[in-house]
Amino acid sequence: MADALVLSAQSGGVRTITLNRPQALNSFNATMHRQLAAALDDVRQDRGVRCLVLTGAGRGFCAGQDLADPEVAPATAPGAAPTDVGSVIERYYKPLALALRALPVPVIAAVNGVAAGAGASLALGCDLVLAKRSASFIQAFSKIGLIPDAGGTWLLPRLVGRAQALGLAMTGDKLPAERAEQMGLIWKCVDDTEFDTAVAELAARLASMPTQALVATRVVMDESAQLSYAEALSLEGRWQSRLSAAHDYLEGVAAFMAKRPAVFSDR
Ligand code: T3D
Repeated sequence: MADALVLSAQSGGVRTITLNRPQALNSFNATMHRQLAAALDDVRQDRGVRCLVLTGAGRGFCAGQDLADPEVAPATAPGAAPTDVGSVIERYYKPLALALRALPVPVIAAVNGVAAGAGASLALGCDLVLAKRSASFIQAFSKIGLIPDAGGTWLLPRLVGRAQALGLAMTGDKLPAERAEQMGLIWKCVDDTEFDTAVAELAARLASMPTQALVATRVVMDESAQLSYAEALSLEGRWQSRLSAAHDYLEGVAAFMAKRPAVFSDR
């Protein structure tokens, strides 16, 4: 049986997926890509999942592409065709980024340690990023002659603006989690000793909320970046029509009127 490079665990409505190659800071090889794709597909299909937490085993979150993987090793033999990193992006990182963004549940990146290269893009592609104070984000690409990928060039300027995005990407400097929070790159950084509790509380809270509305918020915010103000208002209206026909809207309003906690169940 293949090594379990991706672990999945369920607690209540919360699914936790753990990247599990700690000896290489959870960097991606093809097997880990395939196992993560399968784990995300299971989240998509399993209606018992209402929130996903993505984290890393050991002291790192994810160090991006495994640079020791023969599939991506630069060609050095005389006359050999150059390695095509773009095909690795198309085969693995693009489907991964799209699958993550299309999940029907809110997604938390629980950044337990360094997130570098595509590992940083993976975290930033999640809905909410919660990081340990000791964690850091590194746009490592420029140091090996590449550009931010796995969504990095799209995500970075949208999160922190062009000036900071270019600064981070061109220097490849290590960005401590605390600074990442101050810049608006991530949702929150919390003390290491409080990290596990903070992740569990946030995940349980999101899992108890109206899932469809949370996911629609992601979808509409992402789409509205391409729209005029008037178009964005119309898009909001179309989604409100859809959501207000669902059980969770009836339940939310009924609970408010009855002064009782709501029990949301749509997904
Ligand atoms: O083909 C393609 O390239 C496709 C493109 C993909 C997009 C990318 O992700 S490109 C960026 C790839 N990632 C990097 O360039 C990051 C490389 N890693 C680092 O710069 C450092 O490891 C960190 C700054 C992340 C952490 O530094 P530190 O000092 O805390 O740890 P370390 O000692 O460097 O690493 C610990 C071990 O993990 C070490 O192995 P060892 O010596 O104990 O056997 C190290 O080699 C290994 N490791 C860390 N990152 C990677 C890795 N092994 C393979 N690939 C890695 N990316």
